[in-house]
Amino acid sequence: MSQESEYGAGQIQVLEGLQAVRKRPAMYIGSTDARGLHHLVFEVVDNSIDEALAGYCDAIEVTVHDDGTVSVADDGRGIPVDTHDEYDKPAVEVILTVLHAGGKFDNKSYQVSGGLHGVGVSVVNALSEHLEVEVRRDGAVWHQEFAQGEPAGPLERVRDLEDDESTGTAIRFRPDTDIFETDEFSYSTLESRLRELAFLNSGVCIELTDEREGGDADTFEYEGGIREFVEYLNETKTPLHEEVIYFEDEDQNIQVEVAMQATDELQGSIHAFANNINTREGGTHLTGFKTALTRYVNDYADDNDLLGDLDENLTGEDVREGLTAVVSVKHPDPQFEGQTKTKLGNSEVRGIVESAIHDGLATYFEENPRTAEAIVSKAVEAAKARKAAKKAEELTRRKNALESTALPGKLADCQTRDPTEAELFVVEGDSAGGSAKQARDREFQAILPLFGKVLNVEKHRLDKVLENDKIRHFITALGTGIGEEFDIEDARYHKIIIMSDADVDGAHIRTLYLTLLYRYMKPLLEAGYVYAAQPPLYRIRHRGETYDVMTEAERERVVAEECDGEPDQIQRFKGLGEMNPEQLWDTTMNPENRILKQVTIEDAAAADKMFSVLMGDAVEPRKQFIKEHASEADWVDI
Ligand code: 0RA
Repeated sequence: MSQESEYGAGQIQVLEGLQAVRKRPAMYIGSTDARGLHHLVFEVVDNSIDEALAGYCDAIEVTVHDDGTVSVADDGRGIPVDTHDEYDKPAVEVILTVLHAGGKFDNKSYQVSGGLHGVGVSVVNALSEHLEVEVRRDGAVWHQEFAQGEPAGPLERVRDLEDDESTGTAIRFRPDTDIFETDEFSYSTLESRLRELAFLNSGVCIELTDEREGGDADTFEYEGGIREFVEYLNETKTPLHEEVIYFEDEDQNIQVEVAMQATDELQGSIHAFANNINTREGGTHLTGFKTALTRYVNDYADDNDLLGDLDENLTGEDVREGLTAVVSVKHPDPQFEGQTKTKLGNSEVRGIVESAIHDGLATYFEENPRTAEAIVSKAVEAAKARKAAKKAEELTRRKNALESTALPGKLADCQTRDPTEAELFVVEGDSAGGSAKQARDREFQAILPLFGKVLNVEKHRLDKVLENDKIRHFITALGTGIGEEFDIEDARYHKIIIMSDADVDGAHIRTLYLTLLYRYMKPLLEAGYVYAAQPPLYRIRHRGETYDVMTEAERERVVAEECDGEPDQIQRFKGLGEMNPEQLWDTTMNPENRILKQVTIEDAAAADKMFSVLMGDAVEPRKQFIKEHASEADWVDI
């Protein structure tokens, strides 16, 4: 075979690889919606983090530019630029154009290769309209450009470096709008993942800059690593002991790190990570943590006579009540399983984590007996409350059976019995409820008016929550039951629409309902059944046209662009109760032109944090949070 045809064969193989990515992007990055779009950034950042874990990089800069591109720059070793023998091209070109080429270049001990991550920067290149790489390495600055994954020119040596030592990689790309449904990067999505990465990889400094209008900037650097992660998660809670418990261990090349702190909350929140991936579905590391924690706390309580008159063992849930913990393992060959590939499968991890927890806690409890006692007495209190709640639940169940499970009288139900078509509007206030009843299409729209604020479920145990009339009406209308009785198959509506005013009070009420759903009926959120109605703030009329706008910014735009600065009429809706039924139908309920915001849980840590900030006792953090997250979108993207 001649040189030329050999080269040709290589080319074809390369093209097939990247063509496959463009043809089925979801196979490589999960989806082509906003989540997939952000995944591109995280993929590049993961490569920089790998450099950091290998000990060569300590600063990463992520910038959202105002031209729609994003860049990720690091001070790692720089992608190699010397010729790759097999391909007869610069290694950097191979890494950016050949699927899965990255891993072949070095022996990374902890490559991030799980879930959707670790597909390689070539995938980012394939899905970018344009990508530029700049490498500082071997005493020079190198540069190459690509279009839709293919080289748009050769690798060029741009200039010599004055400082011979400096190394690093900067990748700037524009996602391909032929592939992605959106090209809008969300600062808060980037922010929460980059902060998480900085917590998980102590010492790495990650800077995020938004160069778009009204841009923002943050620097994340945590010497204390996951200890500081736990402090951050507990910022608005009341810890039961001052210092975050922390220990680490390594066995069979698997690193285990645990940080935890007990609080007086009723909810526990445990976050497990494997190779920096948030293992939402859990796995062997989480099981190991839970088993060892329950066992060790019971042993300690027994040995030190701390159980008092409790006549049974502490359950895992007793021990975890109010506990905030982060478990992070780094594994040379992680196996990810589960529906979303976020469940760690490696069976050897379980035992390794169990013994790390056992040894770590034994040492810690011995040295800090007061912390140990605080944790045990919280668990004992939880156990007593659990027994009391069980009695109360049994009573409620008996009472329910007698009373029958009739639908609440206030519910104006819809006619259809097909849950996939049925919508439930949960409406705040009796007057808005009245308008909504008149406005609705009774064939498929049900209205449940609920007056006054709903109980703050963040502050009460389930038995108290169930004593609240409004909450019981809400649960009965949904049909699913709650807690252990919950069954999503029984949902009577597949759209549950929280309709509250477009102001701070409305947002608060919405958050109360979302908290209830999040804490006790999470599958409804996960199934995408929960929505927030988006009533407009203003109705603008001009030359026979009607514009309903949701924000001040939009009002300014419409007035300037559509009405030449002087609209014929502007009406401000102070609240839902002020709209007549026809307006309510037009703007907020009619499927043809209403705007519904689906409520999703992208990030459990962020959601937990949001609920404890919004529902907790600390006033300052709440004010701060509301100030920072005032936009409508943030309220519901939990
Ligand atoms: C291949 C081999 C080496 C480093 C990298 C790739 C690398 C990739 C990216 C992507 C973003 N930043 C990056 N930094 C490094 C190892 C190089 C060596 O052995 O010197």
